[in-house]
Amino acid sequence: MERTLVLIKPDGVRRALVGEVIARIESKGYSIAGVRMLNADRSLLERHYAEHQGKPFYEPLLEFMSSGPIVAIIAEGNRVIEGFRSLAGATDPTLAAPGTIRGDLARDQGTKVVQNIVHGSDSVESATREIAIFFPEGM
Ligand code: IDP
Ligand code: MG
Repeated sequence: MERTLVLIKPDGVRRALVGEVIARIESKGYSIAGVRMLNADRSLLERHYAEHQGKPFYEPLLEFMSSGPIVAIIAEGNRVIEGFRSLAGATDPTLAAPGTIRGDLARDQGTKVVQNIVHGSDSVESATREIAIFFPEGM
């Protein structure tokens, strides 16, 4: 069964959208195989966002992601990686379609890094790598 890593970012936790995000995952028909709330430290975030190192939003992204607690979720189901990306919507919340998490619940706040409520793995390789970072003891 396919698995993906979902993160509810600090903006989502601050705005009390944890239940809303989990409800959307479950309502779509995926299962929750693991949940963990944590304060992500820099070394963990450097590993998670290695592909973005050097980009202009990299430092603001790490700062934002360590600005408060996050919720890490393993969601499970056939084609869940693609399916959750579809539920999340486009990276830019201004352009994310209404009906998606980002389209319904986020907007551009004019910050250096776009605050868009959730992260979702983008491939089987990323999902495996990211789940191991956030659930090192397995789930
Ligand atoms: P994704 O989260 O939709 O997969 P990525 O390209 O992997 O998007 O970028 C990771 C995160 O970095 C995004 O979710 C967003 O918070 C931030 N980000 C990406 N591109 C930009 C940008 O061009 N400006 C500001 N922030 C960005
Ligand atoms: Mg990404």
